[in-house]
Amino acid sequence: MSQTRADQRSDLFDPVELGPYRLANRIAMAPLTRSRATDEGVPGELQAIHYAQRASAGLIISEATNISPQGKGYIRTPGIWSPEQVAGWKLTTKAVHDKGGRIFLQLWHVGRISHPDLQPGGQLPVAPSAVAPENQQAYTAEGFKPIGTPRALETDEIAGIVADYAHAAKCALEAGFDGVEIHAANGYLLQQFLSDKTNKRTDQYGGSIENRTRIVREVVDAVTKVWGGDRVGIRISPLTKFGDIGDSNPEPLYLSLVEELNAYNLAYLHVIEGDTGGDRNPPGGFDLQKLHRAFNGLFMANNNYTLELAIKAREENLADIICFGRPFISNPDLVERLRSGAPLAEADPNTFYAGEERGYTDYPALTPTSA
Ligand code: 8OZ
Repeated sequence: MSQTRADQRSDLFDPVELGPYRLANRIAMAPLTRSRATDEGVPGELQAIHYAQRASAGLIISEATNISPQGKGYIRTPGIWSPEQVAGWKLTTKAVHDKGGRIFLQLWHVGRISHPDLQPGGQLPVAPSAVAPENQQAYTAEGFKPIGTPRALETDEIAGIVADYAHAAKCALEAGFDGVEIHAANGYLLQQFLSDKTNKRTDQYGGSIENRTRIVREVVDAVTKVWGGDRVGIRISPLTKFGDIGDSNPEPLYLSLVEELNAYNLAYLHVIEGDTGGDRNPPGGFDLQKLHRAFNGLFMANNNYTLELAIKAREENLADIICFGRPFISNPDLVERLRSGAPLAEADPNTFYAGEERGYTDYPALTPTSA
């Protein structure tokens, strides 16, 4: 290899302390929805193999995992509320730990991004307000179907959703995860409460910034009571348009949220920089480093990172941990390939969602000789 090895010019490959853990490196595997659980949301041996193949990541964040039947919005996504799901996830946590890896589970409620076909009793999906997302399709057993207008949650239902997060957090602990990440990004339930485009409520969960951030604070409170703050992360996407989300003034909203989160001494703040999977600097945005400076834990950055961008982010101290998504799909040994400058395999989008082994556990690592 003629090129200087990346580990000789960056600390990306050096250990870092995250909560009680010493991660092997500063590279995280992003949560990636792959829709290969059973219809009951139970993961199995296939997921254990997939995650264990990627255990050299400093931290793995699991695919988004439904906290309750109501939290589901895509076929074959896993859950974390039943004993069968806990037993299924134990295969994954054991397999990752046997390889020396660390894995957090991502706690997910989709809110309005669902369809009656995916909901218990065929009911309408729930959201802060009865506002339909524009041009969004749900991924159901019968293919893609247009997403309609959700039902606005009654004030007295919200405590039940917070309790579902607490129950799911307990199940994740029982399943042997190292921690949990609260998914407050990408236009799902928690971001629907944060954003004035989707939150039109007039009770204590809508209106002011303090009110719109309330459910997130309640969820963080409930989850940290189970795990302690130092094994909990949270993911936000202040500038994304994913799922037709948006806010008229995201800077004060997210600065306020991050300042409130500091009370919980969370392990990390995971920020999708820009539009999810797209433009890192969309028009009308703000400098997300303000959130980095305001936050008292580790800052995890995500969105279309390349090795060079990750090295630059570390050099300029723009992030503590860099999260890679799609490259981990097709490169189980991504950390080693980045370290050594080996070429990366391209992922096949046709096998991102559903199916079985193909495109999931059959991407090879480089053999020692070819590396
Ligand atoms: C792509 C397809 C399905 C779900 C996210 C959980 O964006 C997702 C997701 C992404 O956070």
